[in-house]
Amino acid sequence: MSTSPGRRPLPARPSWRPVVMGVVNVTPDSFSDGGQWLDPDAAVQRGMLLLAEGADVLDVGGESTRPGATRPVETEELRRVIPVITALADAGATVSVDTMRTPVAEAAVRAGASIVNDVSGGLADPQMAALVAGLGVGFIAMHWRGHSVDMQRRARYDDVVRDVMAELGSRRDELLAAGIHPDSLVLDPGLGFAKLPEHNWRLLAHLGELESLGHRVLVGASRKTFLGTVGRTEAEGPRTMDDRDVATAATSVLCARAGVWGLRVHDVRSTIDALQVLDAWERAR
Ligand code: PMM
Repeated sequence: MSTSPGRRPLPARPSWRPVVMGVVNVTPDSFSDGGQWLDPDAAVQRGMLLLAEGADVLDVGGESTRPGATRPVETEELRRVIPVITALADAGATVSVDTMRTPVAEAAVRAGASIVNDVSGGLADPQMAALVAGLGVGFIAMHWRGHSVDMQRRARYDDVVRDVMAELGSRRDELLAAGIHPDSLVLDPGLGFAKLPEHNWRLLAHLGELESLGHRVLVGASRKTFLGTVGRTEAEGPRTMDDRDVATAATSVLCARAGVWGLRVHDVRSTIDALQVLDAWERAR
């Protein structure tokens, strides 16, 4: 892939597995790990552990996007993420910032981030696409239909695969028209965002169609509700958060087989272990 001067290339997919992006949520209320890494030192330590476990990228976010979440003010988001990004980038990590706000994205890139991961794909902040194009950093654009506070009301599709493809495809066109380089763009189906479990499963089972849009694809399935409830009766109830990493790792293998570029996971070790099994199996064929 060509690299124009000033552009920060996305990490290459290793030959045997997708890029693994380890999650560092610096929030009091994230879905699976809210409050655990709110202290900057704890967040940096968490990031360093994920790096040691094999993460290629650390995704640092200061806004929870769990269903029903309300947004922190911008100054609070900045206060949460910038010291953590500075420390992790100084330690040599490739860092993405999980944000929907241009001032946070800009400050994060200044602090050393080289990827902007925007769950709204640039829709929440109309300046985002131009900012990212100007900075020349990578951009992860997720399928999104509105803020988390009421997004599950928007989980209505005629055909979820066709509808998400169409909506992400037109978002892609707008992002490229704003000047984002095609090689800098990653598309993400947005599992759990205005999606019911059956929507997530259909999207996972048809990742090849998303890849046919011609861009890298990243999947964020880690610990989401549909992995908590799969195979469980109502009486048994969903798996606890800590108990969802096996289901996540199994999903990572399926996504890797479907050829995705990247996986966003909370527990890096179990996903890398599972990908090692897949690699050994692939090499023995
Ligand atoms: N999911 C969450 C947060 N950020 N980013 C991308 N690109 N894709 C996702 O699926 C995604 C994301 C919510 O997960 P968490 O709050 O449990 O970490």
